Amino acid sequence: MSLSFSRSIVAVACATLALGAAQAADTEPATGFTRVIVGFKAGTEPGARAAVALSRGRVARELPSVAAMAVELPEQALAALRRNPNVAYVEEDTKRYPLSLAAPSSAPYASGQLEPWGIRAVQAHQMPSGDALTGNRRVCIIDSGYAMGHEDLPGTNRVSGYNGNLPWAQDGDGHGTHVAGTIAALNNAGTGVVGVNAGGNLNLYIVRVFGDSGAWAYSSTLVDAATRCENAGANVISMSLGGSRSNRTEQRKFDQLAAANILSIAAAGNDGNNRVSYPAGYASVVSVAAVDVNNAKASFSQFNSDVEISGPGVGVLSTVPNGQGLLGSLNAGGLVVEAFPFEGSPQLTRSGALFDMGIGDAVNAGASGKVCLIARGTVDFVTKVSNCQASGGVGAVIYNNAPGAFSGTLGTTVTSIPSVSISQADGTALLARTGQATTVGVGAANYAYFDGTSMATPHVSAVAALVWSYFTPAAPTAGRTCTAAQLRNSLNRSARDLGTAGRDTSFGFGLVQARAAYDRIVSLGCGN
Ligand SMILES: [Ca+2]
Ligand SMILES: [Ca+2]
Repeated sequence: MSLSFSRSIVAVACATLALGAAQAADTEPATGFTRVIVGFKAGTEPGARAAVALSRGRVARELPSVAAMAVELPEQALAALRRNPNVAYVEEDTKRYPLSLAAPSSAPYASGQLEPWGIRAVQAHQMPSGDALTGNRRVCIIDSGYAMGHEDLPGTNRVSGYNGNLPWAQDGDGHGTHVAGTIAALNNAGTGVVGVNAGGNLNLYIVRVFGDSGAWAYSSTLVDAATRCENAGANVISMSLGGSRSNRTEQRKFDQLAAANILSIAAAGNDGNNRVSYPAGYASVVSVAAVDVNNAKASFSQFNSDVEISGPGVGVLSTVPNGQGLLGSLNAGGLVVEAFPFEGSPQLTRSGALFDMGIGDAVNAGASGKVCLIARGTVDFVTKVSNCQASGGVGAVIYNNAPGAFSGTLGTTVTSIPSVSISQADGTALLARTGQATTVGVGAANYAYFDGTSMATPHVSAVAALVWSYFTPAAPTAGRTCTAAQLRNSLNRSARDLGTAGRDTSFGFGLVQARAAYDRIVSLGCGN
């Protein structure tokens, strides 16, 4: 009890003094205690504080902008506190969770700059002046922090933040850094990926609420974080997080932000059912569903009448803290190919001439010292890789026998050469390069593939900032300017309709489209 209380009190003091010292992540109340948010009425704050003190409760977080405070107090004191005339309401301090799936679909990134599929899907590259104007916008990311110093992310000239829980410029979890990369990974030849706003112009503000693993945060922490975004001048707040129960303090905060011309965007949730997640579920917050590369609803994406718009959320390649990803790499005679490591492959990089080993169903002395190029089918992956290895091959590349990419496993068999999978199209391209010097590898990387409505959300947040940047008082393209509410309408009305005609519970208005929104605003005005 004393530990969590003292940490919380330290945090409040630091916030007041703006010292920026780190606190721990949110923690459970002590046994016998409960965590609630207490709202007070105009003029009754002293009485409400006295009631909390009388109940042996301690203030864990101040929320002055919504006339409330988060409190930890003995469970048996709750009933009396609810009845106190100085108290407007008492509600559970509900938990909010990051909304990527527990096991990211770890797969590859080769050594050239790759364009994640979602970038083109949201029309990020079709804007008339790219993201050159986004220096007039600021996106606030509430998440697990930001890997400052990452080779493919903007630095301190564009990014600042607040140590809500733990230092904002670090990210032991990777979730927040992945979200940030989708919004703003840099267009820098030969390095990593690109984000929706890749020019390094967009301003980011990072508020860290999650710890390094298994994270959650209280709704009061989220209210405080959103207030930090507001105070930092954010135009868009991106929240790849949520929980299953609503919270009136939170709702009040997001209603305030909407009135203050700030667009709040949150994940619809990953439980694959029709429940509503919060904060996405508040009317003042945009709820984002996830689609895959074929524009099908992601199986995990929650569906309900609150779902408003969709973004790419399956197999999303983005930045993670250095070395935290595991990817394949493949370079055949200078051709860089997207390669996915087989589960069970050793982390090695090997080079040799490229050798066509057919379907790899037998040992072939011709493969000795070479990289085996093998077609999928007939025999299992581990047999193909083992035959390459037994032939003296230095690495194995298995290409698909149907359109698209795939990933596979070697099961429990231990192999000593790196092995990766590639798409059928890339296999065809490589068959024309047999004999050329080829390097294949599996290893730690600064990029990873994640799935989740957490990944869909930053696509929408980034497009919102990108489109909005064209229609501000500083840059009123075609004389048009947008409020947050107008922009929200324009994004919805220009979305690419998916599924059943019109708005539906799986996709909302459809897949967010940057250029279509821009064109619509130019021709019809914002919000129409
Ligand atoms: Ca890049
Ligand atoms: Ca539809």
